Amino acid sequence: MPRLTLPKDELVSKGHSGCAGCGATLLARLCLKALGPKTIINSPACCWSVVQGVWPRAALKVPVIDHAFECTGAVSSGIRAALDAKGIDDVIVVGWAGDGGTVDIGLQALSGAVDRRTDFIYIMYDNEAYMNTGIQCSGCTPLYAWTNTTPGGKNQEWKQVAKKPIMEMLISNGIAYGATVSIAYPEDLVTKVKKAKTIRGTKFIHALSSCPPGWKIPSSKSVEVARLATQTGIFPLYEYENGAYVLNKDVKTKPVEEYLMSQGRFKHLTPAMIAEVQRRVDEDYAALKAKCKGAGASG
Ligand SMILES: Cc1ncc(C[n+]2csc(CCOP(=O)(O)OP(=O)(O)O)c2C)c(N)n1
Ligand SMILES: [Mg+2]
Repeated sequence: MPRLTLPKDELVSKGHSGCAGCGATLLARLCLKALGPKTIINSPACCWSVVQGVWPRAALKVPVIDHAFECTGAVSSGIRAALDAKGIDDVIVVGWAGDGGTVDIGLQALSGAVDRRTDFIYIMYDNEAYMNTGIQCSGCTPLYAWTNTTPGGKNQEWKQVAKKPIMEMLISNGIAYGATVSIAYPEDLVTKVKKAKTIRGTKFIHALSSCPPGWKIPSSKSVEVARLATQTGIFPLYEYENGAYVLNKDVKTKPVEEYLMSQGRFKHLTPAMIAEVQRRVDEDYAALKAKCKGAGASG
């Protein structure tokens, strides 16, 4: 077994109110190991505005600013401007938002920040629905997934990409660095967040974050299901920088059915629906590989 190199420091303390097995909470622990204590986080309405708790009993050991749903890009820009005005250049500004608060409600402010090249890291934890308010469909909910507002499954067969292609949207908008990360591949995750710290401009991290109540999985399966997302090619791990893509883990070895059937939110899928998801994933993965150089790292 190779030696793990994860930093030991914990900046998420006990007593947070995340659900058992919350992927986003594990994600926060891992990201903060990479970010370190000189970090200011800002968050819109989302599970995480509740999970961290309310000052003075907040679970994060770094400063946090809570704000309205649509503001992450704007608040991040404001914090950066304030730090610049004080001549402070060794503090990392992080916008930490859910998928709904990013691809739907916060998109305008985020796009503005990218356009201004605001120097900050935007981390979107993607649990694929508006979870905090009771599992409503978002622009990141995948094809056919059950949510409370898509009781028969999200049906967007009319478009090739049912999830909004947020990485592509932001690349075309001008981000300096983009990366997908997963709680199932912590070393890859920490490496990418550390790299993002060294790059000037807007950095975007897309993190798949399993959600036991929303995905209808046992809390003990959170990491396993996240790993299946990468092993089936549904959530490939890649980076974007200066016009170039790199596939970090070329580990697509399993049929999508294994991932889909591990979760209650996909239990109603017919064989034809599973075949349709497989067809789309195969096409998207081939297109990504064609864009990537340096593929072939083993997982
Ligand atoms: C303007 C506005 N509309 C709706 C809400 C209610 N609300 C709070 S959190 C939330 C869900 C956020 O979803 P997402 O961004 O995906 O984060 P998650 O809850 O999944 O962590 C909603 C709809 C709100 N706080 N403000
Ligand atoms: Mg969400």
